[in-house]
Amino acid sequence: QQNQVLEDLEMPVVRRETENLFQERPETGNQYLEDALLRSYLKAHLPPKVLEEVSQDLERFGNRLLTEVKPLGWECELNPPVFRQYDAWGQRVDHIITCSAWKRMKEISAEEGLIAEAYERRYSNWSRVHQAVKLYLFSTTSGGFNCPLAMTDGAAKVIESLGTPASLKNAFDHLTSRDPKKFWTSGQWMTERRGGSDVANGTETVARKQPDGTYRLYGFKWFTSAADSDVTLTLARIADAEGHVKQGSSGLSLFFLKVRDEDKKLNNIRVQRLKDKLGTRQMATAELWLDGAEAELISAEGRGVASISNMLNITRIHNVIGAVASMRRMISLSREYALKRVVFGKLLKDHPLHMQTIARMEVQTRGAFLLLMEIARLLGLAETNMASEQDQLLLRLLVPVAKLYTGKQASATVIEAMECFGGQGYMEDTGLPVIVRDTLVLSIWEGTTNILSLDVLRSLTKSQGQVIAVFFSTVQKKIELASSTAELEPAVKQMQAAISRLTQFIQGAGSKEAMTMELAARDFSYSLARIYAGALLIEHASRPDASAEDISAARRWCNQELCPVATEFKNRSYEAEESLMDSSLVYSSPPSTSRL
Ligand code: UCC
Repeated sequence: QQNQVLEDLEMPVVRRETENLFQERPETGNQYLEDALLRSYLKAHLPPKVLEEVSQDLERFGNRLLTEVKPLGWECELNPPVFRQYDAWGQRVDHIITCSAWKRMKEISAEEGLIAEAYERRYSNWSRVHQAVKLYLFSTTSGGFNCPLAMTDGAAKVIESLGTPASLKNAFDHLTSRDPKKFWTSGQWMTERRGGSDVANGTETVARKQPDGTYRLYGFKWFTSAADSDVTLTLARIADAEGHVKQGSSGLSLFFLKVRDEDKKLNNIRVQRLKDKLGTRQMATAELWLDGAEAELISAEGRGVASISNMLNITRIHNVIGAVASMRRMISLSREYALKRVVFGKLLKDHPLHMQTIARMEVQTRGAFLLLMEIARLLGLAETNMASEQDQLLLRLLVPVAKLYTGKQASATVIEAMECFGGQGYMEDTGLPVIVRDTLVLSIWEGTTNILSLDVLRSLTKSQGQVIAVFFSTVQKKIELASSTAELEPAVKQMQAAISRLTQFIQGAGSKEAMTMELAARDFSYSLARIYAGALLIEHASRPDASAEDISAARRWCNQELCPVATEFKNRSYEAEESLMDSSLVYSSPPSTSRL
């Protein structure tokens, strides 16, 4: 057709050839139908009736994503939110203006039950898996709307875990509604100007009790994502009669507030400015002054951090969803492009080195995907009272492990995949840099890699080591499933070696100072992630109808260093003198002698 047009235009031959030299755009189809691992996971785990209904829903949703949602996502990218502080007449209005596509995303999220699905529980313990898969499919075409959905899910979870008190029933109904006109989204305002990791020491916001029992909040929230949300959860210190507040974690309480009143007027909140972010630019993140914002206390006094942890654990799962979705999307585009792009006289797909590169990403993505499904499965069990104590311990451990590990994997994978397009991958209007930018945040927000590693240690301490006992027994059970699959024998052997090295590390580190474990936290968490994902890949490859690719993925995963913490322990990397050397290495060229 193109040739015909060019001929009709009677273009000179040289020009005509140039026009024809352009590469073809990679086009992917229905993401659900094209995702073999996703489909085989659902087939292996869901009861037949549930599988039938869920598959139909996912296929339909996959088509909707392609025809309706994808163009809207691009529109969100091209029309980022704008902040207008004053109106034409000098009145302070603090309007955050979002585009029509962003508003449509909110309606579609409600219609698709992207939050509701998890709370209606029509598929009992499998509802969370169903929801997680829909969010996974939605993520990279959502134009950043996955962020408010994460926090909305987290807020609903907190309210539900408080027993849905009467005062919050209306909010819960809105947050979990399928009616686009009723659906609300929530924010999660935790970060203040002193930073977002050490919430216990960084929170300055003060809550003053009013005669009617409500509170007024005064403070500065420095990083509030999806600032156009309807409601939010936030932390503050309650002032006593003398106006004093308690410092530290035990001084923090959790509050619920509506961002605007019935007339859409801000609830004594002033928007200072929008953040100028590297990515997620479709979504408004703002600095907000709370100047007497009316709020409701929803936790016991001083239990703010523990209460908001329910939200954090959900938003961290959404972070995993985002990470796996980005990896999968970039691989889909890369493999599609390899079917079309000719280089050195043949298609990219016929260059073995290129295929090896994509296959390595595929193995990483498979491990990450199965970790995500495992967490969604366990969460579903916990929410339908079907989880054993062991399941709950495992869930507590795996959420930070998966969040920190997949965040890093995703960043590495999307950058690698960008290279699969050569210079085209670096071009803004291909949309590929958008995916890269939006992925890079995943190892930062919702807790950085180190903060999450410390959370892994927190889960160990709090459970007095029970989480790790459950970890070992679960991994063992999963790899035993491979006993009748001879091709998996090498993988099982590597796993067994890794388990025994991890055990030795734990025994060895146990007799050392607490600092050893802190220094080892990151490598330890990576080891847990690699071993657990290895067990999941082996379990998946042990199914009677497992494919050769399933078996190969498990084997290849297990070929990597599964227990880096044992190696580094042996290298004495966690000893005090090595820690001192860390500082010396960093400061061997001091930034300024006067500051040392
Ligand atoms: O808000 C942000 C951006 C929003 C955008 C979201 C979109 C994401 C969507 C993705 C889609 C693609 S970013 C800001 C996020 N902020 C964080 O993640 C905070 C990072 N910092 C931490 O996580 C710290 O570890 C803290 C704040 C939890 C540390 O606090 P404390 O108070 O110093 O720690 P404590 O004293 O150890 O913990 C206090 C209590 C304890 O309970 P009790 O008192 O019963 O022993 C802990 O066990 O809280 C409990 N706790 C937890 N429980 C702490 N963490 C957890 C947890 N993860 N699970 C259960």
